[in-house]
Amino acid sequence: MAKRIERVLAGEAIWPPPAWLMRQAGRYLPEYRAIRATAGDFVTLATTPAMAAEVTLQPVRRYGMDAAILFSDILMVPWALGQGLSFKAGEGPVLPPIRDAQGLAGLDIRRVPGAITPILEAVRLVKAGVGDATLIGFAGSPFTVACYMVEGGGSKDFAAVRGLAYADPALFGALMDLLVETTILYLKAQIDAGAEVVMVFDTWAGMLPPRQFRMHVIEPTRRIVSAVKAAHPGVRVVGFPRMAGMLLGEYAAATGVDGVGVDTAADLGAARGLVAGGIALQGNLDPLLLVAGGAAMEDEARGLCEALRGTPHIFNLGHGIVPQTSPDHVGALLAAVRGG
Ligand code: 1CP
Repeated sequence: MAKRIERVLAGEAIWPPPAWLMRQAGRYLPEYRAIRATAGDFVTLATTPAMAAEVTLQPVRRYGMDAAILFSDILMVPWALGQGLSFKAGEGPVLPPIRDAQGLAGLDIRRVPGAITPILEAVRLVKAGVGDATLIGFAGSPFTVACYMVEGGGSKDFAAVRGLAYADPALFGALMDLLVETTILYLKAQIDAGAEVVMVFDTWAGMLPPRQFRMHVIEPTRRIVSAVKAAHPGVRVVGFPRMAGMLLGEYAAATGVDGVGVDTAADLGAARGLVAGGIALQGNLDPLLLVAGGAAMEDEARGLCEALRGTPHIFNLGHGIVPQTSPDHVGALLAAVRGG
């Protein structure tokens, strides 16, 4: 019998819907902070298999989440390619920006299989302890990963990468091709190590105008989904083109994903109208309503589930949990979704 999330990704409606939360492992959990303190920096935590596996399983144990999402980061792909990566406390990721052919030449896909070995070992350890929950592997989309690689870190508008895509399409295209190939290799390796579902996070997809969205979001994602499914026909893929708006339906149909993550700004009923009925929707409670908690949060969560009742739905947030979230609110949210 397939696990609940895989059944929904095969097109089945389950009531109440299975649930997990983006960034469910993280700083809001005291047991995460305890391990984080002993690990030192984020990259060490993500590349020490026993610790990465432990923090992956913490929210599954505490809340009975329907999925364990591998504790790692989308920026482990540039890290594996040889771009330096560090996480500054309170500031997020820092990378030496790639803006020219010389920067691109410093990246090497041949480094990747060796570099990801400890991450794959973490996947194996999680698989051994995951029980009835679905083990979700993931990668960032080529576009969203390129945003950080070109910018050199986070940004309000990622003007550098969008500018590069217009000004030097050959260089940007070569970077995107490298990221497509690396992402295929990385996701297939996670599946070989035990990931049952894979998710492609495209946090910044919604910044692009429609033509660029098709070129830099839909087409690379389609290539990744088709290569992953050619190697692993039974594995389900979820795409999360955040803020895709009206292009959500086109993304779902053209990429071949089995499920789409719906961001906080989208109306779930309208999303259901855009996305073909056999494709699952995942989302989309506002993470800040989870911070607030209480009856308003519980009513909203129940309403989101009702809005998609009878159709394939995986309950989730519309974006990741924020660190100031109370662990008790997460428990109350799960109880509300499960009919409490
Ligand atoms: O010090 C710390 O503990 C670091 C904080 C942190 C954590 C817990 C970062 C740095 N990454 C993560 C884990 C992470 N990142 C997961 C783990 C699994 C989970 O529980 O969900 C996942 C799936 C991600 C994915 C990720 N990283 C995305 C895509 C999803 C999203 O939230 O939009 C993005 C954009 C990143 C980049 C990143 N990594 C970390 C930070 C603070 C950021 C955002 C940087 C920015 O844009 O300002």
